[in-house]
Amino acid sequence: MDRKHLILVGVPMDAGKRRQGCRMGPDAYRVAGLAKALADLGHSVTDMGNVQPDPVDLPEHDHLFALPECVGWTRALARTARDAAATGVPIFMGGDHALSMGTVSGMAAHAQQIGRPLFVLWLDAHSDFHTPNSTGSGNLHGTPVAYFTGQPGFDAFPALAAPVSTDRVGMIGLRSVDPAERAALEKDRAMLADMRSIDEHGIKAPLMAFLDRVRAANGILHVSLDVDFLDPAIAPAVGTTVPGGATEREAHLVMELLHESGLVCSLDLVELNPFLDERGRTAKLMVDLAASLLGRRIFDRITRSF
Ligand code: B3U
Ligand code: MN
Ligand code: MN
Repeated sequence: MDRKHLILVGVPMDAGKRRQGCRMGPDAYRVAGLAKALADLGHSVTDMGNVQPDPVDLPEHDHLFALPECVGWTRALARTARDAAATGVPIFMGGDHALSMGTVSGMAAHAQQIGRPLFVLWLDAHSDFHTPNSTGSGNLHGTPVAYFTGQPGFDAFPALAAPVSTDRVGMIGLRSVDPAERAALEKDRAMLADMRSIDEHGIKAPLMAFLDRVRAANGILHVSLDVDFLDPAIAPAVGTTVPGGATEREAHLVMELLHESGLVCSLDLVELNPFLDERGRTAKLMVDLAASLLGRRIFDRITRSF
């Protein structure tokens, strides 16, 4: 993906959960210098500004928070993703994780158009595999994977042009999965790597196994990076911190391996809540990780075998 055209898309979405602040995410990435960091790597970079949700004529739901607004975002983002993917690599600056209902379904439509299967790498403490029927919180940021893989219960949302079957989903970083999600995942075929398995086998093993699958199927890969994939000690700016997350080195390794794979077609940066940040450190770390994914070598490297 080197030197391809990168399209920054601001998604000031806060509708996926009750705690507010992610709407400031796109500007935090701009202030932290995302466009320049990527342009310095030799990419051409366009910031297309912020997307807004489509107007939707739906009543509010008793249990699901901001359902009409989430449907409006999904419509707008599916269209934006499909259109942007025709000319470059979209990078969605969130915004909460409910935005992936739109971005992934739009990228799946693009993949269908070019005749290649879309795979999704979910870097997150959570599996976000609730359906509107199983979610206890009613927060739709806990549901995007169920939506774009075609699970039932999403009747209010746009019909999927191309569902991403669960065997094309890989989740790395899991450490907070609700019982209903666990039961559903156990019946399904997504590749799952929780923190225990990462401690035992390292983070490279599940990633390479997943990338092998993508390559074998001649697929393209959408990466969805939730801030809470990272340990809260290095990434405090997220509403749902879960201890025991990825280290800075693990996260950079993942990004560098993704770059070297040449398979990544699009990226979500989600759940950054600048209201909770400490002097912009989380925003800056997310910018550094995006730069690693786009070809920057963050650490000065010199190795000789011994
Ligand atoms: N599984 C819980 C918590 C959660 C999911 N995603 C985030 N939090 N960020 C829920 O509310 O669905
Ligand atoms: Mn998430
Ligand atoms: Mn999460």
